[in-house]
Amino acid sequence: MKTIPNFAQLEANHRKLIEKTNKPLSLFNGIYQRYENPVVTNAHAPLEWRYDLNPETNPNGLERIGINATFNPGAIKWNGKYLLAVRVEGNDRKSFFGIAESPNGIDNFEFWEKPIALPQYGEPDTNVYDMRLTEHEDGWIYGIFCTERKDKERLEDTTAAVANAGIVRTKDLQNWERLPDLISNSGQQRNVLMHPEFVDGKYALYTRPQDGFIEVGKGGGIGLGYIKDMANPVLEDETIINHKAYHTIYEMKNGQGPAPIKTEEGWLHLAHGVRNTAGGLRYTLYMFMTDLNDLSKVIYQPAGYFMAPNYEETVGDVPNVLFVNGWIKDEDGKVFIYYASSDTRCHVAVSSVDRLVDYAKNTPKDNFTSASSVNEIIDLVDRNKAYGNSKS
Ligand code: M1P
Repeated sequence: MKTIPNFAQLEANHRKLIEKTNKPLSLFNGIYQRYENPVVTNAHAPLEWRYDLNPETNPNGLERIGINATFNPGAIKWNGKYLLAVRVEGNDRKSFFGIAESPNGIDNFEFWEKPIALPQYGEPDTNVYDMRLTEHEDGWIYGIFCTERKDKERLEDTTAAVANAGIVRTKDLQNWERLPDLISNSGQQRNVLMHPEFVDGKYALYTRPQDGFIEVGKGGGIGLGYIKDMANPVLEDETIINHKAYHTIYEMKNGQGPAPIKTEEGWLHLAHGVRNTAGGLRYTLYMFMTDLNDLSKVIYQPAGYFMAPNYEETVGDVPNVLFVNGWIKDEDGKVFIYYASSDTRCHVAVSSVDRLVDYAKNTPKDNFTSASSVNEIIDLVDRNKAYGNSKS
């Protein structure tokens, strides 16, 4: 069989990239371990998605469909494999989902043959992104993602859009059933996902109501609401459980990341917080824990960020952004955190339930003033006098 001129070389380079071993970075803060290479990049997209391999119709070996970025993956361990539902964005700015699979969670991520052909509900989605996967106790795996459509009330403004939560479910990650979009009291919703367990026989969803497409407006914060029947997903009793706050890393907006992890001491949450700066918005990740018996009650919340973009991660399509909507807890308590940098590429950081609970419980909380932050340091210095290289 003839192939297009440069395909053999492209194929060899692509294989080399996929099979590249990933190594932990030497820097370790005791909380999580970053890894050297991004786990999925646009270059991981299969050549078959991008090239017409027929030498008759593509004699010059041109790339026909460009992939711009791969980011914000949902994650799940399935049949012993680590799967990411990656947000793949084409050069045409349309996002879709592709499943990338790894045998170890750290490297060798390879996309399945075809991207997910998402069933439609009502008016077709213009754009879809940021799928959170939840293995629910009802036996389904739910994928909740953002569906974006043109704002019909503001046709003259070509940037005006409406965001809502689209909902699909599957039992095998191959066949997806689309359910109706979320029905809520808010004009717009983003960063919506499902809690893994029933609460009083109802589905519990984390939400992020917002007034506009970009601005959350007067409301915002991470919400929690309940749905009786996923076939008619009317959100009831939505309340904000984690608020934005002045002079914090979540001053402007925030959003829940993946479904929380159940631990003996509470539900462990990973989220993103956004603040504005002279250089634009800065997205960092933070953690909090909620009560095992009352999901609305935050029991621990360390001050500041858990993870912020390092120098390389600050660069990309939307600079200075870390975003997370996928993590996997392994049977031995190891936690693989799949985060994305600057709306461009996916990374992994590895931690454990013990370390994350220790972090959430024992990192000082925010007391909202410089003086109280100084007091925390002075208190630590005093407690350290009995240890190490005390100067007193
Ligand atoms: O560009 C940064 C992020 O912006 C949005 O997140 P949020 O709704 O919290 O502002 C999303 O579009 C997300 O995909 C993106 O990474």
